[in-house]
Amino acid sequence: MSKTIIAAAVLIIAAFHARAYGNPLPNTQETLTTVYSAAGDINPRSFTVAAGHKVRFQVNPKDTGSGCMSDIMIPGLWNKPVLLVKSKPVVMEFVPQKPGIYKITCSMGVSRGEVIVK
Ligand SMILES: [Cu+2]
Repeated sequence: MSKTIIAAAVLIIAAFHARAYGNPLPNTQETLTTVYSAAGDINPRSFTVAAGHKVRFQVNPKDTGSGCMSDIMIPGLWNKPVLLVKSKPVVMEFVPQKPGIYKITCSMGVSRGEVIVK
């Protein structure tokens, strides 16, 4: 193969990668970690990430949630509520596309924090 063909192939692969993952090569990932407790809810509770970059958001529950705040979601970024169960980490992986402020909530929409996408 000529160098031109190889260069074109690399560009095409990069374009497909960007379409699939929403960010240019190299892929970057940001890991956000928070701890849930019955007394303090999630701590820390405010996060800032860059649009187009993969995010891994992990919640480590010290307690099992109860009542209204027993599950967690991030409407617009992670729309499926996940139950908070003691010692069972919750992992949400997503690529935020649109800048804005996304509330971290329970499944009924009560705010407990935010993810700011810049
Ligand atoms: Cu609730």
